[in-house]
Amino acid sequence: MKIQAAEVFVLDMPIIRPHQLAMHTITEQAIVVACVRDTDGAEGWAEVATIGGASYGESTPEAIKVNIDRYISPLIIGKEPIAFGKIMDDVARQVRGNHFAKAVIESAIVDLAARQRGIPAYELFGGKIHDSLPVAWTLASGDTGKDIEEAHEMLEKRRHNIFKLKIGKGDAQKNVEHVLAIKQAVGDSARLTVDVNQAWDEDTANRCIPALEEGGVSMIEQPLPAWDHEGMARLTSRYRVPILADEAATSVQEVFKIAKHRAGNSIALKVCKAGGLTDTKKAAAIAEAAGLGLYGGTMIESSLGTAVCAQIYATIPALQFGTELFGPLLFKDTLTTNDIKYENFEIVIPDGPGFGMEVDRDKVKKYARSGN
Ligand code: MUC
Ligand code: MG
Repeated sequence: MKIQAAEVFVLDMPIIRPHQLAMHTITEQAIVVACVRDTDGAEGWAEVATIGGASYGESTPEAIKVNIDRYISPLIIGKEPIAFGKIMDDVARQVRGNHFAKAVIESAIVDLAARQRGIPAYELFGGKIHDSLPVAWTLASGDTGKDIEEAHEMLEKRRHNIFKLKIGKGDAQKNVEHVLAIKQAVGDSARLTVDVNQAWDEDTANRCIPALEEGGVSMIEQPLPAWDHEGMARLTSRYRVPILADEAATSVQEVFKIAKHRAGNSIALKVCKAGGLTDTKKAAAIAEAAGLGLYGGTMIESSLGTAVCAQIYATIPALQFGTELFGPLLFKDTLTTNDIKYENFEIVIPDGPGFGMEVDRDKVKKYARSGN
């Protein structure tokens, strides 16, 4: 059955507490949801999330919707969903960049193709290797006491024993003290990583990393601006602690450059950054071939987008740093009638059909911006 229609919605979803990054504090999360429908009325759904409008990355929710409606949808109508490889190759020839828009459309088409066959989407990517994957939680309330309380609560519930701290905002030295206080509070019961979100220069990095390394932090994410490959390469060779490229790893080609210049010794995968599921697999293959560690990243998607990421990450042999697919746990509400399961510090990979999530259209309507 061929694709007959595509709809795109921009939604603002409430979250349980403010989530502070270097460039923006999230108080409600903007997501983009796409639905493709075939001539029989079957639907495929997918989601990408964005952070802080244009402050985190170039793809804004508004631009994603407009570019799909105007430039991408006309290229997919009338096509067979199972030919998603050819469809996205055709799209790539006519639409430059726009990775988030391509990611949500490819994922929705894959959901539909898998549902038409009654199989999980991961079966279209070689099948799943993992039934569940480790999942980190980001402590980003902006308050040391609250973060420590949150960490203890997560450990008690056996929900998370890996914590990522957002330390790109404010005084670097105070942030290091904040990390060390949390590390001291959780001891060996948890692994701690930090995400600087590009906020340091090399000097600041050289002042802060030794103390973090000494204090037992197990990974430093994007300490320098995305463009600073040379600085990232120097940090990577200078320190034992793994240096992870996130904002720098925005495409298959950028992952290759990072690997070539050793501008980081590990990579955060994100389906939205790569421009889709197919290219996420390519990025992972390049990293694997170059001996880079892999992390299953998030842009803080709700249950639908988290299922998309979880299913593709489950097909990748080794994710040395686990995942951070905690998004649904930060949202106050859900768009799906079923939930993602978390148990024993891991996210359980949802099973099909499609990405295994059932969308509630009334919820989509409830949170969609007017004019959608
Ligand atoms: C990022 O930079 O990794 C992922 C988790 C989180 O707290 O923020 C995001 C974005
Ligand atoms: Mg990051």
